[in-house]
Amino acid sequence: MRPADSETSKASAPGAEAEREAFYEKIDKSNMTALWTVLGALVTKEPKSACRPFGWRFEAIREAILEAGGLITAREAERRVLVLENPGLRGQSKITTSLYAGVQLVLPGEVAPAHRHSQSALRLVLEGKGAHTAVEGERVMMSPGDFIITPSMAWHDHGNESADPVFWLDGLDIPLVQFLDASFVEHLGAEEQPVTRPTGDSLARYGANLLPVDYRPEEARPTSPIFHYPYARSREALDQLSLAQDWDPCHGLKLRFANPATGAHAMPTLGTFLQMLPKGFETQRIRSTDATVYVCLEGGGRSRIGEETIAWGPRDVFVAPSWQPVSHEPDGESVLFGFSDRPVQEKLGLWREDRGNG
Ligand code: GTQ
Repeated sequence: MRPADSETSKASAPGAEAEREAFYEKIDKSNMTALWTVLGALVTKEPKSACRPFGWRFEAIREAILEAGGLITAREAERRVLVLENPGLRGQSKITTSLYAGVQLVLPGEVAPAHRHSQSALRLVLEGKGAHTAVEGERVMMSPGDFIITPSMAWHDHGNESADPVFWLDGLDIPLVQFLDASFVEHLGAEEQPVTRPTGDSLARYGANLLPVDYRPEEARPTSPIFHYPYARSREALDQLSLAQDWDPCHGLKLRFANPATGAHAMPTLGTFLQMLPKGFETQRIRSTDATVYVCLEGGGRSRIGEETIAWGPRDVFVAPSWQPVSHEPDGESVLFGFSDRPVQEKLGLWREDRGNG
């Protein structure tokens, strides 16, 4: 074995290597390891991730999830989900090192029973209209492109009273919570939680530039009080803002979903973003420490991520690992949704970006 920084180490005396190896073997039996044999792999010059750039085509996702619909019910599966596994992280149910993503199907008449867990979840609706998810006593009706939040430890169940299959992308902080050994789950025991508030309540209460009169932001919970960010509203904002023509060279127009009461990210562990790229607008390379999962909501094009080029169209999912330069090349006007662990990194003072490389 070799010291981590061989240039500054002195040449070892004859026989020293054998003596060291014997020492390593001896301390190994006592559950000890010499740092200098592993330091270079632990404290790297820059992020080194097993996560790889990769894309999933919507048609392939759609075909597989509908086939799963014929094999198992939502009730039996608890959640009928196909996990999107990063090819560099197979067998770990991870789309990036810290994040999980899956595609969940609820067929007409089905219910995915009520449970709650310490992991936070986001839903991004891919296909179908008229299914609902219930969060803290309120039913949210789902339409394509909608971004819906299930906060940590909030009861949630999903149901589909429409005539068509409904499926969406789930994004959760499962690997992060697993890393911290902080996972808890409880089952309600009933299929559905009681509905205690009318649909649209949280959006009207917190999402109309108004707040309950005695609302105190300093007592705000870590997740946005809005559970539903309808795509129609976000799209309207993009349309209006595109008139200003102040495109960022790396992002086009990029916004983050916010907790309207505090200005913080909508979720404490997951950063969620919406990005518009005008037709033919080739973005410049940018890299950041938060690996990002993208979903194309409209348009199509290609993204260069590290050494890879990934083509995307509506409802395709693709992933950019930490610190790999990313640039987009939209064919027509395009809209991308994205999520990452950026809020966690920001809170820990770890988040970095770099516009000068690649
Ligand atoms: O809908 O509650 O994709 O608990 C993974 C775990 C979805 C959910 C997932 C979950 C859920």
